Amino acid sequence: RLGQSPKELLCELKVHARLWTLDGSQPPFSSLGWDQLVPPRTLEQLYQGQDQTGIRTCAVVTSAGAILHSGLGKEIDSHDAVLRFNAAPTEGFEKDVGNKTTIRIINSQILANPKHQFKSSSLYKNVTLVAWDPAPYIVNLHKWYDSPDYNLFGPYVERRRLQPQQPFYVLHPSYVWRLWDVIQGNTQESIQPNPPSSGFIGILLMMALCEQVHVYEYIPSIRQTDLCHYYEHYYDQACTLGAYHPLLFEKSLIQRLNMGPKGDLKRKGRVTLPGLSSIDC
Ligand code: NCC
Repeated sequence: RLGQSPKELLCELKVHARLWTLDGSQPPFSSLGWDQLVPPRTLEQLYQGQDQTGIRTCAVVTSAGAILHSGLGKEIDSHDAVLRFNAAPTEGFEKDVGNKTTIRIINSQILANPKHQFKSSSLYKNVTLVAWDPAPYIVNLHKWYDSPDYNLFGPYVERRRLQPQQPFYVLHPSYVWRLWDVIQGNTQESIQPNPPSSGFIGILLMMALCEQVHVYEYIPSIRQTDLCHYYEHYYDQACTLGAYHPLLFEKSLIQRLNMGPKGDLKRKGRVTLPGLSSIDC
């Protein structure tokens, strides 16, 4: 299995890692009225055209410091949809990261930690939001609901009530672990039993919604740096290489799937991936 071709690996992702958000059909969410609380259309339905095709071109912009001085802003904004992470801003960094945001993936710290001002910050307005929280591997939704890593449920419910028009989803914790399973299944070593990073989750999410995905500065370019994020003065190489998240293993899996030229990787930190809908398994 470790010798899988890119095509086989893509099929494994397509079959075993189908996009899965909470839909309110499972307890305890079913008895809490979540079927009426979650958006009426699934994420896939939201972005599927009438011809049943997804979004044509998508960009995933990681928060790595190496994107500074890339001048990639215009290129990033030329995609039909752009995915960004957590509290990563565009304001003041447009030249390097662009200013279009279609979807933002946020971990539960963003919802729970007052420092992020989830309720008032413009970062979380006028975009589709997708939140997640790391549940234990053996997923028990009751236990997770009672003690999430960071409490995202209260803020989620409140936001849905106040802004019902904003598409806002919570990933099913089993989806996150199915992604982990694919990483472990394709890695020789035993990887740490922690969920993949928001970066990996976001890449797979866009592969489910888009026909083609460009990922920026996930695999570091020649600008690789210890600067953790492009938007703050904090240096730690673990941001790029991993500590809690199995980043190195996630990244080598994505690199194996790269269909773009090597030069793009070096100069732009850009990986080109196919959408999963185009893969015939
Ligand atoms: O740092 P973070 O991620 O928000 O970055 C988003 C994704 O970009 C990729 N990345 C980032 C920096 C870097 N030098 N190289 C990279 O490849 C990663 O794929 C990363 O997932 C997260 O995954 O949710 C994470 O969130 C932060 C933090 O919670 C948020 O930024 C909110 O402040 C985590 N840091 C801490 O908890 C201290 C980080 O471990 C992972």
